[in-house]
Amino acid sequence: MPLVQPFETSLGLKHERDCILVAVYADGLVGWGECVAGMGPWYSPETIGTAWHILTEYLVPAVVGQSLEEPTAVLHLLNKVRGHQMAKAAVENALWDCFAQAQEKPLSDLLGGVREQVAVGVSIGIQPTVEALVAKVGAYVGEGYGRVKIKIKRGWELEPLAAVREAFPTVPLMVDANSDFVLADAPLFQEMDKYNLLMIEQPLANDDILEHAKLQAQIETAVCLDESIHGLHDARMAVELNACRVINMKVGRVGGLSHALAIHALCQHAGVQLWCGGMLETAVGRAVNIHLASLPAFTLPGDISATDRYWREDIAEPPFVLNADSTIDVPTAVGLGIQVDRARVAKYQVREWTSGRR
Ligand code: OSB
Ligand code: MG
Repeated sequence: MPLVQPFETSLGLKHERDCILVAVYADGLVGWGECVAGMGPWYSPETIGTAWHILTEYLVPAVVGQSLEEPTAVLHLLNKVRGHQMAKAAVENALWDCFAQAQEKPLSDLLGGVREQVAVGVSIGIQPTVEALVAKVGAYVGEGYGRVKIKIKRGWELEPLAAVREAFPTVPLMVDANSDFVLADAPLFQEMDKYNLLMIEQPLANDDILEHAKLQAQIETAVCLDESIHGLHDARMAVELNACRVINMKVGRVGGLSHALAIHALCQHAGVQLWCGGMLETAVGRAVNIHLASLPAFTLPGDISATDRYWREDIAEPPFVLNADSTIDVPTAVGLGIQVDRARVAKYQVREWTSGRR
């Protein structure tokens, strides 16, 4: 699907988004899940191609025809496969949608959501110039986004940050490095302490926890981990080592909603701040994020922007819209609370694979 605007990070430039949608047919219901893997192995080792392989060869055959009392019961079937969290999440999340529909409840009710609206922000990619970045921040703040994240990379850090802070002295602001730096760059992050940032997201290596702990000890600003957290075990290590004060939850990165719930419970218990990250999802993935972000330990605004920030035409209705107070409403209809538009899916679809009976 073509993005409304190209999105550039330290990992590269994207003009469009490929995605895999999983539809689960059970008891006359259809549940939807989205696999958030990227086109290439840049953000994570998983890609759309590896996910297709793992889904069609292993995960779907393990699940089709099985009888499950509730979504978490699928874990022992999926766990035979090591890794491949994003592929697993697409299956498990589709089952949650089905289950919530069967219970005639919105997904957030089943997960333990406590909010009718979730606080949101916008993630702004690397821009051609500092002036363009300041203008873009201004446009999003003007639309009503109350929290701004800017992507940084080596050579695009202090200068754009200083300019944005000068132009918007009070806007809640943070940066995301997508692992472009090393511990020896600590002085650069100490410099950032003066900009009153909410956090610095994933400054160091994508698979690191230890050096993030060393960095956190040297700076006042909170470190947030994204790429480094693949499940409860990583989250526990990060918390116990004081590697971060904040965790970015991405349900795909941690392998599905059950794992997300376990990490949520840990953060609630340990007093670690949590927020819901984004992967430029379609409506299916965005709906899951919004239901999940309604849980109590999600104390900071998420990277969950309105539909029109990503797509001219999404694959489901209704679109997600930004409220004046920088929130998005949690859907109240059953399941994900959206209607997938099959004609729109067909318009963008390049491949389809079916297993079992519908
Ligand atoms: O690091 O948070 C990230 C998008 C794709 C891959 C990684 C990241 C992102 C974002 C976009 O920051 C967040 C969004 O969906 O709005
Ligand atoms: Mg990130």
